[in-house]
Amino acid sequence: MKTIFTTAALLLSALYASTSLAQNPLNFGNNIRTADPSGHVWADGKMYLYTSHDEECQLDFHMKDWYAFSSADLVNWKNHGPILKISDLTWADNFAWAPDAAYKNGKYYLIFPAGNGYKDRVNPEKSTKWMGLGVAVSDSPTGPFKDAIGKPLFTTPYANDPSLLIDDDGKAYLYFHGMNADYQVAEMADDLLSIKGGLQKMDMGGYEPKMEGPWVFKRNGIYYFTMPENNRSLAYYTAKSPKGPWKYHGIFMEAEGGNNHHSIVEYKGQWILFYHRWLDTPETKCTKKQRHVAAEYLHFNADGTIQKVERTDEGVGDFPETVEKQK
Ligand code: FUB
Repeated sequence: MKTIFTTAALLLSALYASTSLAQNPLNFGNNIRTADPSGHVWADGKMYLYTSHDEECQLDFHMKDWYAFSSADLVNWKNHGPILKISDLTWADNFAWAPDAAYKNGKYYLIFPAGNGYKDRVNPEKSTKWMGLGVAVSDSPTGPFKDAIGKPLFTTPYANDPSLLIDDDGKAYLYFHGMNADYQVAEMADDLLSIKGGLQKMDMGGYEPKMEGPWVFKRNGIYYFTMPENNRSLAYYTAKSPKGPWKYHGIFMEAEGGNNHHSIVEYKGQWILFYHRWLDTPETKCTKKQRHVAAEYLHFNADGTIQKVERTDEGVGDFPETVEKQK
């Protein structure tokens, strides 16, 4: 009998240990379906994630609002959303896709893609879908955000998936995915409410695969342009300037099914990759895989190159202990 109790206790503690560390997908509560995480650490020292929001069993990425979540330990998350809705906009009625955020001039900015029309997948020539990038502003990192210009930043080219880099000198650079217009950059005006000088095509060293969802960050004076190559595998380039010329270094996260969208940010001494996974949701009636935001540690080699990242169930579930250990 004693052996049975001991075995049961061991199994229970092993189960507890594995579930307490099992972090992926991130637990935002209420089974909310989120994708396209953009991570930022603001002055209060917390991590904020700005995400898009899939409706249950969503149809062709028809999406209606954006969310923010915050955490001090990457394990316990607070839901602040929705922080902006498509219905708040006068110029778009659909496609609340991957947002990014920035803090500048004492204000928080949400730069977001939205659009209208219809994508006809059977007869593409009949498609009327169009997307552009908007800017919303708030005094708080969690909104509510208000559309600051009442129109898109530009209407041509078709654009989505913005990534905003605020450099150490305060200059802001906008990267995005565009229809026949990838690998372009725009310098933003100081108030982030317009672009200045137009769009500039960057030198990508001769390698320009199909992509969406760029994310640009800076580490030790090196700029990293990261993106889902062919919309699936995460790959990266580096440069000495935010406008390139860029050098391609290859894939650091392999594809797993559907699209992937990510961000990379340093938090309490650790580099974290936020991304989304397509997972079964057997607890629902939805028979398709649905998107869920997840996180992994990301490590650099001494020369600044990025080590390969595997998808794990544990993710950053031991983040509090990892931070404690490095003290
Ligand atoms: O979530 C809608 C779209 O799917 C995003 O904008 C793309 O990056 C892809 O994740």
